[in-house]
Amino acid sequence: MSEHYKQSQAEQKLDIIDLNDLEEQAAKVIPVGGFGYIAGGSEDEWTLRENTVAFDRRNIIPRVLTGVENPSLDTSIFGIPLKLPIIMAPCAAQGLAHARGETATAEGVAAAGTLMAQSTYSSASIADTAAAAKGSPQFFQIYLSKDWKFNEYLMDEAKRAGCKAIIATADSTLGGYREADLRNNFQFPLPMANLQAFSGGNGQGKSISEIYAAAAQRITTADIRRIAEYSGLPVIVKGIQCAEDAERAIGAGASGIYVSNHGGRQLNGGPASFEVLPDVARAVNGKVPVIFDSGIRRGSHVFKALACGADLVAVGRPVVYALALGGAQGATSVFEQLKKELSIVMQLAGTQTVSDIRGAKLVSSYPGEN
Ligand code: LAC
Repeated sequence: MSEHYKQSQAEQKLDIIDLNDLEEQAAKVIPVGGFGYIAGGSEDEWTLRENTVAFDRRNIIPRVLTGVENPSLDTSIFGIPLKLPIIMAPCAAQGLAHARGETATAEGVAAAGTLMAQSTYSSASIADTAAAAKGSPQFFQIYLSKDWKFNEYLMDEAKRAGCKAIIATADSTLGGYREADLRNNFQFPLPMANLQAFSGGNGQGKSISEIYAAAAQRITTADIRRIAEYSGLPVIVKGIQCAEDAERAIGAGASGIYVSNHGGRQLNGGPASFEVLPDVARAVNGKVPVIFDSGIRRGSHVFKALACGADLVAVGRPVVYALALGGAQGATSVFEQLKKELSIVMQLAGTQTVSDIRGAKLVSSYPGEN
């Protein structure tokens, strides 16, 4: 299959007006199977659509006479300074979108002054991706294997490459029912570099369900503790969607909570990620940082997520689309666009800094409800 899979080689800045336009443009560049895998959600994609629609249910109050000028987007996580509160979400197999895969993304994300989260199922290796970021911060997202020797190998590689935290994805003990992949009979046409050392194969020629089946199904709080103890790095548990699970993760030693429904790719019929964020943030109560993803397409969405308790947000699909359309520079363009939009919203909402956004109050867009 790989010899027939045509990878983009594009390298250009993108003139983005609206991040939502990227999907249609990328569909013309990414081969159909790869595009379906990236864009698709599970079942009829209700949760995927809800992720973005949900932002319309809460409104930002415009503020005046505040003296705000040139809002600052600077922030940090675990003492790592970032130029904006928006990071790259861990996304698998970016070679599907571009010949340079994650190495181009890492370069583009670094140029935007922010942080890249690498996926276990990357097309490029942890070391090559980190090298392309030239010292810019990286986190490593682990999909636990049943084989702890392999988990340890991945964590060793991540530490060697200078990754500053481990994101443990807990919501993917199997794959959601993804109809685009079934219709396209999608199997990964390219190997996953980090799996080369895995006895279960490097992913090439396999479906995502087969890859998940080769990973761990039975994941518990004890695994979080084990990752924290082995790696010595902060562990961020990804896929948290209720207060109780956030508390259990923190009780097991998590140093960060990552609110996400996996971009609507796992449990269809669940609420939008944005809907569950306030409850989770209340339970976390500032004990550890909260990262949020699923559905962000606008600067106003970033603002709303931060106002509801997120410390950082992550974007995935828009960056992968931009990667196909413009390589590293394309990836940078997405962050620049979100930065531009967020700066406008911050000014008009009277917030000078990222911590001011956290203090902003949103109101329900339904009359009588607040
Ligand atoms: C996915 C995984 C690999 O959603 O993150 O396909």
